[in-house]
Amino acid sequence: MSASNAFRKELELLRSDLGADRCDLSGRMLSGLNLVEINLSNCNLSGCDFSKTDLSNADFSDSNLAGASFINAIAKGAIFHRAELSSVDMEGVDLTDADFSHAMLSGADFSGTVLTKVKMDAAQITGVNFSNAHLPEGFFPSNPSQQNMTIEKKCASNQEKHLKILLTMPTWTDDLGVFSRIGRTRNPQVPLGLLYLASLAENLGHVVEFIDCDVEDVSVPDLVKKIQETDYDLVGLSATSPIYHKALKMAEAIKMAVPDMKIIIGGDHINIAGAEVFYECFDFAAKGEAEETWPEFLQVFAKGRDDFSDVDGLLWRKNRKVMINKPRRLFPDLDLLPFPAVHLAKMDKYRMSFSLSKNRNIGKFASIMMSRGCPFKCSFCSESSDVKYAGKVEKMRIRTPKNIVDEIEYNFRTHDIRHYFFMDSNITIKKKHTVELCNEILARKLPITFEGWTRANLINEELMTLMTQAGLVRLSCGIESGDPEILKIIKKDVPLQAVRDLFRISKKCGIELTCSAMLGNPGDTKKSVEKTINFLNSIPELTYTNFSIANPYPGTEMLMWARAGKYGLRLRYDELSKYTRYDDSPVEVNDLSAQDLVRYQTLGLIKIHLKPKRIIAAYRLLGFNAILLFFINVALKSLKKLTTPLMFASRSAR
Ligand code: B12
Ligand code: SF4
Repeated sequence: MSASNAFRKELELLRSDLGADRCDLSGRMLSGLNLVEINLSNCNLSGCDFSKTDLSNADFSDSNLAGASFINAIAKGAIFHRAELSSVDMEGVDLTDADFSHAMLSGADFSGTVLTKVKMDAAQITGVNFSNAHLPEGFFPSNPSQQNMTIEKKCASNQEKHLKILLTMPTWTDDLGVFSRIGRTRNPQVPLGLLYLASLAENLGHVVEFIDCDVEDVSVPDLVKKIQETDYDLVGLSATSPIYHKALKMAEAIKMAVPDMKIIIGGDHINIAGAEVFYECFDFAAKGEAEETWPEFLQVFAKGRDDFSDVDGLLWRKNRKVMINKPRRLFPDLDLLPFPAVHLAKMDKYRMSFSLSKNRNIGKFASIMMSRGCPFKCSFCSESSDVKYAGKVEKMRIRTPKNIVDEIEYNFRTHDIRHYFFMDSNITIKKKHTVELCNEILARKLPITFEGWTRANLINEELMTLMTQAGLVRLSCGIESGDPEILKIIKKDVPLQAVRDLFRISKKCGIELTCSAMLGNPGDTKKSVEKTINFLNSIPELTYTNFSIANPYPGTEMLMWARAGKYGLRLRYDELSKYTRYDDSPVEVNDLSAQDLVRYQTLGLIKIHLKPKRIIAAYRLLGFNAILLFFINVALKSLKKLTTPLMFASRSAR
């Protein structure tokens, strides 16, 4: 029997023995064989050697081919649908008519391959080498997010330049006073928006660097120095409303040092405030979701053109006049997005802490997002469907469980990331979807853990049990107020009994539940704020809660109410840089002054956490330094309060 036939026979036997399960053939030497039309779907073929093998019309769907070598093989018409192909060596392979749709190709080498009529819809193509490959014009035609990828030939033919781009998130925690270090070192989240854009730019063949100034502790002068020393073509900044002034300061410093540097700004503040905040130091701004705006903008920019009028969603300047292009639609099918470029972020610096000791060894983690949008209408939130998506037909979009677990599996296998924080407004909003997500994680036997936000009335014990089996370790839940009347006003339609039930079932399932509440809500009074503190304090299972002062962020109904003086609100200032949620309050409400709110915040935190099990939980979550800082802060404030009347007294005596 020839070696080719012997392998086919072995495969047949393996398949009949294992039924539908994965055949493990990893590391096999299969070079030079005739494997035409062979079915190798759903197999573990990592590290296999297929060099010089004839694999025409072979089926590799759903297989793991990471690190496999195909040098000089023939793979015409082969199917690699959903296969894991990271770091494969495809050098010199004839891949005419091959199907790579939904495959993962990060770090693969396709140099010198024939890719005529290849299908790559929704493939993840990060860091792939296509040099000297035979690529047809109109490559990747059916995936809007991945058109015109790393294709030297195509860029050259259109006189596009390969750009060097810096994407950066300004620091934000240094305005938080005593809480600065806590925010900086505890549970930072990698900015997904910028990493999605980084992937798209890389797919276009551009070189991208990413700096999270907060997490990497990079000051404005440091960043400016780096820009002076590096030949970037473009700097992209991202900012929410309260840190917009940071982005502005950063852009001004960059322009001062390198006047020709082009700067583009994006993020939630420009999404909400638009041209009003498109200041001189910004050359461009992307308003709204940018997964289509960004690649289109880059294509025009890379060609050195100065007319951007066809790029929907873009703000730009024409002879110093601000141009506002047509609005950009919401990105319709989230499954078509490339995975965020986590390989550009210093993932070792993003660590989670937990208050349950059993979770303490969970190491590095990645933020991940399954859905965009939120159907609820909380008055304090700019994600509310009434504000962010007003007038849009399609409010909430959700990735298929398969697509989201593909991202998890990819990050697990390539970056050894074992914990995932779902950034979704609500991880259980579509119960069926959450069930399918858990089943998909379980089916792939992925040893990962995850966490996310939910509403207390959108999860029950049955769902939580399944989620726990799939790897759920923590849930976060916004309680906002312990007074039903206030909950009604702020449109947070969650009964307090549901909150108590959630704590009970979380304890039963061994899930850590963190919650947060706000003081200074519309309608709040001293009495209702005390109710909130007492409500939380009365929950026996509670170990840790956060209290923040409600801030009327741009794009929220709360801001409109504060401006109109509704529900007892009085807006003291609308300087966004002071919207830190701690130590001061931009609003007063009914009988609550700003000082009262700060006092209740401190008292609430002390009252609730001054119990041994809660102190331990806070210590595990925030660290010793944070707790020490908190108490030093309280002591200083009390001292100030004691000494202030004395100072007045001594002054008047003079
Ligand atoms: C994760 C998260 C965080 C994380 C990390 C934030 C970060 N570094 O990205 C943490 C916990 C650190 C955090 C902190 C804060 N957050 Co926050 N956060 C979120 C959350 C839940 C998800 C953000 C996200 O990843 N979205 C998904 C990505 C794909 O969208 P995106 O970031 O908006 O990016 C897209 C576009 O905006 C655009 N874009 C963004 N940047 C750029 C840059 C360029 C150059 C271009 C071209 C385009 C572009 O393209 C992207 C792709 O479409 C949102 C709520 C939500 N569900 O969206 C709140 C949210 C963004 N946060 C909010 C707030 C207020 C804060 C804080 C100020 C709270 C505080 N005082 O402590 C801080 C500020 C921190 C900061 N860096 O700005 C508000 C912002 C409201 C506003 N008016 O700006 C939101 C909307 C919550 C809310 N419901 O009100 N947050
Ligand atoms: S607070 Fe949460 S539930 Fe309410 S509108 Fe915002 S994202 Fe939706």
